[in-house]
Amino acid sequence: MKTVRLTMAQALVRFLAVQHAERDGAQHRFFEGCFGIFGHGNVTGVGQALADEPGLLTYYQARNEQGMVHAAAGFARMRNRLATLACTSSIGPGATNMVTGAAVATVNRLPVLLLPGDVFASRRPDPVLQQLETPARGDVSVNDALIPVSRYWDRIQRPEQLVTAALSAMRVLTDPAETGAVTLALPQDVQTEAFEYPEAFLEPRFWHIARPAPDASLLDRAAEMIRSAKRPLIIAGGGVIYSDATEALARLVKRTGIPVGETQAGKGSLRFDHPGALGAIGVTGTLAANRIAAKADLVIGIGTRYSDFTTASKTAFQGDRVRFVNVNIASFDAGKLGGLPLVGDARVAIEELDRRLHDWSADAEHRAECERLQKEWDREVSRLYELGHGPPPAQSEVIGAVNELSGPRDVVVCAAGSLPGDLHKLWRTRDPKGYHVEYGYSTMGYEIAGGLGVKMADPGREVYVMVGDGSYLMMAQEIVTSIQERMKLTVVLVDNQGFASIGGLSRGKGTAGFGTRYGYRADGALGDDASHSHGEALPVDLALNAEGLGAHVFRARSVEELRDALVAAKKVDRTVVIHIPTDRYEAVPGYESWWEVPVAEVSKSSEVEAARKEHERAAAKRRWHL
Ligand SMILES: Cc1ncc(C[n+]2csc(CCOP(=O)(O)OP(=O)(O)O)c2C)c(N)n1
Ligand SMILES: [Mg+2]
Repeated sequence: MKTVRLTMAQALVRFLAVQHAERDGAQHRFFEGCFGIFGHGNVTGVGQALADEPGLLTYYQARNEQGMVHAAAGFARMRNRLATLACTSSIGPGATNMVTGAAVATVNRLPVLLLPGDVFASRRPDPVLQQLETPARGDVSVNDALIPVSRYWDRIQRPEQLVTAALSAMRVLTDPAETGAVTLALPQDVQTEAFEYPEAFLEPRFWHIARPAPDASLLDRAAEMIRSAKRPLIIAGGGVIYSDATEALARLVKRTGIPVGETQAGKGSLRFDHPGALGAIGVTGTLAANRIAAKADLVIGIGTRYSDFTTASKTAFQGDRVRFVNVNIASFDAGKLGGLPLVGDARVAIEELDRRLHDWSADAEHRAECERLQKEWDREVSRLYELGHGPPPAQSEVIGAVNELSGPRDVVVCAAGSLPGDLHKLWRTRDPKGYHVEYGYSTMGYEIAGGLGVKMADPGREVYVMVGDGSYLMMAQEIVTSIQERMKLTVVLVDNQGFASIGGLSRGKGTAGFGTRYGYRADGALGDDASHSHGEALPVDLALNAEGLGAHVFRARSVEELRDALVAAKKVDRTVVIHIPTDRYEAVPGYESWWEVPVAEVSKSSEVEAARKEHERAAAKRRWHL
């Protein structure tokens, strides 16, 4: 057997450079590069290996380890999980900064490979700089914090362990049912130790991403259930897009007339104007989708996790005998809500159902109602796009301007605050990859960093990052990385002076927006909406901050100025930030849905007591779906 003497880090970099994913006959390099921030825990190991042969794996310098994992997750999502980026960090804080990013990847089922440095396997210099000492355990390091947020976790204590660990890591990363963050913790001394690695380990490898068909008898049964349904509804989740099943879905829907509601990750499964497209479903859903869901007798979930936002905390489906058919690559998800589990690939499952339903179409009355609701909803979107509120304008008008002035293949990126819900309802999607809202983990700070990953994955598209002032303040620094990499982003910074979404939630539950508005401390109550109505704004200038990070900045004060800036931004060749103040209290309403957030059972406040009563009334609508 031929071998080659390499350090563990050198072998790892060589291995990563030759991994591929293959689906539908197309082969994709699986790791297109490696983000990293160096410290003593990786600079002489993985850093040395990357520098040794820079042609193997492109190195990208990031500003924050959390940001680089977000970028890798955004990249992987944009590439439908067929490619990703690796992320190397030092030990200690560099490693723990990746925990939030790992959770984003794992919750959203996106492959990212984390390579945190780890303390010496030899333990001779203990405690090394940044080492956590645990008196009762010798084998614990801060990297153990990555275990619950990783789908595969390993610590490479000897150089030869890399062989089995790297193969296990690849198996999980390329399995759509299992994928998420994968962590290989790399003790800093082991990274630099040499071993005779078998050459076969370092040869190109192709990981086939299969399209398994669900069990044929269950497909027959599902087709029967659909045939006998009067009011069927499809819920399209992220799995539809990842499996590249959007065209198959469009064909099925056009022919059978089964309407479709979309989850956050599934938005874009159908064009917004496709017949039967009811738009967003659930807590942040449209009136059209939520009305149809409430009366559905059969729900066909495709590639969805059924999060509480999708099921309206289990109140969305009120039909007496509503049943579920769940198409999912993961049996874990296929079994939810007592559904008939069609475990398999979304595209194959849709085609198999379409074939079995070739002579069937949905009830004419059901179709007509869906068509009417779809038209009504489109008018509601236009109304909110053209509200004519302010100044300052309403957020819905900002969304309208960005939607109208972005191209059909451009991508909108968002993650937390009030924007995701409004985008879910209002964004008119025209391309399956045009809508990228991270709402599995809804991570403040994902927006700009994730947007960078989206742009790196498909530089031919303009990327519009819509970010609230709170999220911007949490993590804006990857603007610098976007400029360094010449990956232009157009960031629309929606400034409503604080955490407006949570302020609204708080007011709705009787607690007056406590702690959610920016302002000087007044009467001891920090940031309370009520106490700040006469308060003074903080002297914070986020546009100036963006300018300082190197962005080309526009300050818009009205929707007209925003439109002008969006047009002018197209001609700028580096990252643009358009700052636009909006009215924090002019929110898009909810449409016949409910989100379960607990309310105090006892309180001195009559508002809280009233909110608790309302909570109990609404909670009575929860269903078990067994
Ligand atoms: C990292 C993180 N911390 C806290 C939260 C809870 N949270 C959700 S939205 C929000 C406020 C976001 O403020 P901003 O970005 O200004 O958006 P707005 O609500 O004003 O639209 C907070 C604190 C979160 N989602 N992520
Ligand atoms: Mg805000």
